[in-house]
Amino acid sequence: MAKAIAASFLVLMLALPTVFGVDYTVGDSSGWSSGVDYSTWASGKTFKVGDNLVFNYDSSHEVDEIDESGYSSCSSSNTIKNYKDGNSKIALSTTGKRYFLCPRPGHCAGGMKLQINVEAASSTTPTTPSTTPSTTPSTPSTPSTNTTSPSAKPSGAVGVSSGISLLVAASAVVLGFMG
Ligand SMILES: [Cu+2]
Repeated sequence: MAKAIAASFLVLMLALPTVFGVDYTVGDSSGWSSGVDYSTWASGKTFKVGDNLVFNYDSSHEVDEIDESGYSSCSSSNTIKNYKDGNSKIALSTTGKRYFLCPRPGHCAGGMKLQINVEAASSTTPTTPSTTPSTTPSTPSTPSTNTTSPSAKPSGAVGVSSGISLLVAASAVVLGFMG
């Protein structure tokens, strides 16, 4: 029975990363500030429904979500929503483009603008939240020290469908222990 409980925990730990979205800290350690190229930051990232954007900034900045024309012209006259609490978590709940800028004078023109595309969460394409080095899970890129578990460690990159497969397989194991 103890083994079954342990297996259940294992299932939870494997399945959890596939259930919750990824929090993307805009600009990473630089946060939301002047002098950061946010198109570079966004490039190579795949944003999915269920993920969140986290804007960290001091009182010299704000965040406006705006539409495409506002993004193009650095205008916040049609602001969808304004944030100025310094730590703004914005849920990506629908697919499509999202546009953000800093409404303080000159900041958007200076580069404080971000556009992203949000994709459907059901895609099985592995996401690369920033640490996953490879798109070929069958060949882990750092096999040198970890010889006891050759399969790729689950991370946020595990696809939903493979997560479900793991769940089904592990459930069978649990049933085996209990039966
Ligand atoms: Cu600013």
